[in-house]
Amino acid sequence: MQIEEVLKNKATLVNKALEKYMKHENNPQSIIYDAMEYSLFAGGKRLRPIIMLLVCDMLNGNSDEVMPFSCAMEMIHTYSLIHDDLPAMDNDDLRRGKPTNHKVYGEAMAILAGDSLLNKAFEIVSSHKYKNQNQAMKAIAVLAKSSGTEGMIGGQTVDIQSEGKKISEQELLYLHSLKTGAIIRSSGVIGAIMSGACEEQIKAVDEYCLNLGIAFQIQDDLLDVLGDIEKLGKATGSDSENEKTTFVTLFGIDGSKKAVCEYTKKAIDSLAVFEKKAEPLVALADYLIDRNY
Ligand code: GRG
Repeated sequence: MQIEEVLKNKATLVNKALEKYMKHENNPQSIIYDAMEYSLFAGGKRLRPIIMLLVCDMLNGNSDEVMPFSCAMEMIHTYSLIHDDLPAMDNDDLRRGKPTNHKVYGEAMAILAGDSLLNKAFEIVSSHKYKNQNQAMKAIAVLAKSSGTEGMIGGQTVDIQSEGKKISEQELLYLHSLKTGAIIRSSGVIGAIMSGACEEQIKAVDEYCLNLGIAFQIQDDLLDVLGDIEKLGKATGSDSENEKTTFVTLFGIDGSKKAVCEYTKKAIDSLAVFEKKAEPLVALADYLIDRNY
């Protein structure tokens, strides 16, 4: 099967599960569900849940045990985008090809929609009946840490503090290893934990995701300069508008393209222990090098 088809099939499974988790009674606060669903179903790539599910397939895991985490991760990712777009942060008008959440529902509701997605994520993963509760507890801890102050929120904090300043390559790598990288990494690690992987396998998956995350972020910086608004579904040029140091400002376009290939190669090499079983994850990494959205 071609990787495009694999990605489409996995995204469909994730979307169905997300719909199930978002089912709710009509009540006076129904508007908050509208705001959450508006961003959740706006057409995201579902990259993080897909990584989790592909890792599960590679390790012969049970996708029913992983799916609650896949949905929770997508909810956390979506909340981060809603909050990141707020006037107090990046102040963006367009996301996933649509007006940003606060442009439609107002700032107060957008903050609450983000908060609710975060809470829903932990409600889902903590209330599922797993075959192995200990495994699930370990995965929940990884999810919480990677999206918190030692992970995504920490990276966002450093990013905000770095605005308008020139930062070094090392500082930029630190920032993105947390802001973008932490939940990409934990997606793989959670997929591995929930599939009963041994420490060596978890380490190899972690290494793959770490390098994939860096390649993904460099590609994101390139798309901010070279990308097409229509395809990306968000504004370009926002990094230079916000005076951000990016991989492109540090290494230029060609240097950044080369770095994407180098980090992708490192990611792929990390999967050697899984031999042929790693093919879909290898194909995913190769596919992302050429992404234009
Ligand atoms: C507000 C706590 C808080 C955190 C925000 C991740 C983040 C931190 C902000 C997003 C800013 C950004 C554009 C980062 C670049 C990499 C990235 C996360 C891109 C968006 O992810 P995709 O391409 O998006 O997977 P889709 O829409 O396909 O899900």
